[in-house]
Amino acid sequence: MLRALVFDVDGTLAETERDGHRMAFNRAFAEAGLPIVWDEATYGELLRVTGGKERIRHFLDRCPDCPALDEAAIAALHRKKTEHYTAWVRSGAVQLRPGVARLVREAEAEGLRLAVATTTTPDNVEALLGRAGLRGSFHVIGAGDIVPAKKPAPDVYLWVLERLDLAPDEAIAFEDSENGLRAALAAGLRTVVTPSFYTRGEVFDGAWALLSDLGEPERPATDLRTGRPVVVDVNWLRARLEGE
Ligand code: XBP
Ligand code: MG
Repeated sequence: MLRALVFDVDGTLAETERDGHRMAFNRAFAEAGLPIVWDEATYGELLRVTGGKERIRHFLDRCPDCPALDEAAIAALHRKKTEHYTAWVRSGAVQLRPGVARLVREAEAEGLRLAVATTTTPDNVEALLGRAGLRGSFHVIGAGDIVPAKKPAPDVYLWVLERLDLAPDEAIAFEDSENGLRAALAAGLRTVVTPSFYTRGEVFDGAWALLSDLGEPERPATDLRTGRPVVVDVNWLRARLEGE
């Protein structure tokens, strides 16, 4: 029985990384007088480290020319980054990916519960859902440091399932990355993967469905395994569950 949909945020709800998070990190570095600029390709590699503070730490540990920063300095730098990122979201610079708002509204109307499971900072989630007018549709938000072990650890998904009081087979996860897929699978969730700008070359073995996006009736997505057109709605999810 399908009772809930659980969404990742960055890359899944919207393309937030290249022009949003990356630029916000770079602005925070520049303001702090740090000689660090993450170009598009470098940032793509750094995305393997989930969590912004963890990403900065990982980079500094491998940068002999960078100043040593303690955890408090990294946290302060990251707070500035979050300010820049949320301002970017609130400016309306980013749109939700195809089908996201439609599916969320439909699922809500059908009585499904909606949740977020992400490594991103809670303020970022509030900004994105608020801007999209969808904040009230979500019952549970699992974000940022709510669990110490970030994706690919399953912890944030397990935390969300506990709050929803649901078993893994009563929910479906939506992800865009291999790290996210691994986290959701390890929590026992069927997972729909819609690869994003930075994750298109990743491996998505074990995904329940692998789609270009969620699709809109007037512009269906493509099932990346069969090449067939698809529009993900609650009926499509239920039919696929019944067809297992
Ligand atoms: C995305 C991330 C995040 C963002 C930055 O993972 O790894 O760390 O890049 O967010 P997911 P913060 O798609 O699983 O949310 O700087 O707020 O940590
Ligand atoms: Mg993601």
